[in-house]
Amino acid sequence: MKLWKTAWRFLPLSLLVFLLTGCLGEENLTALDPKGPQSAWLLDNMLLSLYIMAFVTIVVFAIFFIILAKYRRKAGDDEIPKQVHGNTALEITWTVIPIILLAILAVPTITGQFMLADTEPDPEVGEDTVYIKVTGHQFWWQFDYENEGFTAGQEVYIPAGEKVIFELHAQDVLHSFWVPALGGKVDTIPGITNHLWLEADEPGTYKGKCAELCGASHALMDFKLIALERSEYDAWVAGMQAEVEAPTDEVLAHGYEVFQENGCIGCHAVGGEGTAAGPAFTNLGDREVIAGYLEKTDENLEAWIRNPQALKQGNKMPAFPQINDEDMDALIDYLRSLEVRGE
Ligand code: HEC
Ligand SMILES: [Cu+2]
Repeated sequence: MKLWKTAWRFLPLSLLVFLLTGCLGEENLTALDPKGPQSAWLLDNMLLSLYIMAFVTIVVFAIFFIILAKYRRKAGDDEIPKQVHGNTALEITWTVIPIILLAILAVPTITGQFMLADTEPDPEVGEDTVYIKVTGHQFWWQFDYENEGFTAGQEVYIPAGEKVIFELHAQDVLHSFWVPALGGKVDTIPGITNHLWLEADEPGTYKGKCAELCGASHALMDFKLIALERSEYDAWVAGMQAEVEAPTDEVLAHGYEVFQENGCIGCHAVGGEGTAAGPAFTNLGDREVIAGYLEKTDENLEAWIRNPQALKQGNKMPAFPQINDEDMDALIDYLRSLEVRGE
């Protein structure tokens, strides 16, 4: 009875765990529903070890309960049973069985490690294999397409059905690059270059997270990996490479001026212009969220520009409370117009 009382106390906690597990299903943010060869292998290997573990547990507990029932002391049974020391046959058995089980687990694990670590170009795509330099910053992700000559922030685009190689760096502190639906996480470490490859079986949007506590807004350091058909991907690359002309529309031209005069361009590159000390804005208009997590409404854009610290504590963007309302509206229109893919 006492046991049940204790067990009930754990009910709220178990319900909470149950609910939180539900969160992982959102936006392809789960390793349990793999969408690429890497994550599929990881899940298979996890299940194999789970099955072996379950088998061992069931056998051991079955023997335990059988022995408990069969050899328990019965009424009137006062004699001490025969004492046994050592049994070679049994000892060999319980040494050999785990060795076999571990071998069954070791073979796919070791071959899989080589598969996961193989960052040679995709054999079918050859020289055209997409190679992306990833840099983790407090608290956003930079994606440099060095061969193609442009940079992107917050969202990384890849062609679906192809192996894509990521070269991982960190600007400031440890971060960890993780797209759960596509593969394992790999740390980005200042001064050290790591590599990872990922492949998305199908076009789609896969949510990514920083998986290494990196400061106050670590939990908001989200990004998206967007896999497109090769032809659409090529069109996106061409769009990112295209020369961006200053807008001619009156409001947009005014917004562009506000953008230049306040020095936004010093941190937010647009096309080939400006530096990317912050996320590049060439395709800002295509994003559904800003700063990795905030819905891209006009209100949120304004609130962000006026006081970024209030929305993402510790991030590296200065506040611009001084911009007047008219300038702000034009600025937001201009920011929204920076599209590569359009609606
Ligand atoms: C000193 C560099 C710097 C300047 C100047 C700067 N920003 Fe930023 N900005 C950043 C950084 C860094 C981030 C990324 C914050 C994060 O997510 O951690 C950012 C993020 C943003 C975002 C969210 C972008 C996204 O990719 O989702 C917007 C919008 C933005 N800035 C607008 C502006 C505007 C408008 C100005 C000029 C009024 C400006 N910024 C000036 C550094 C700067
Ligand atoms: Cu981080």
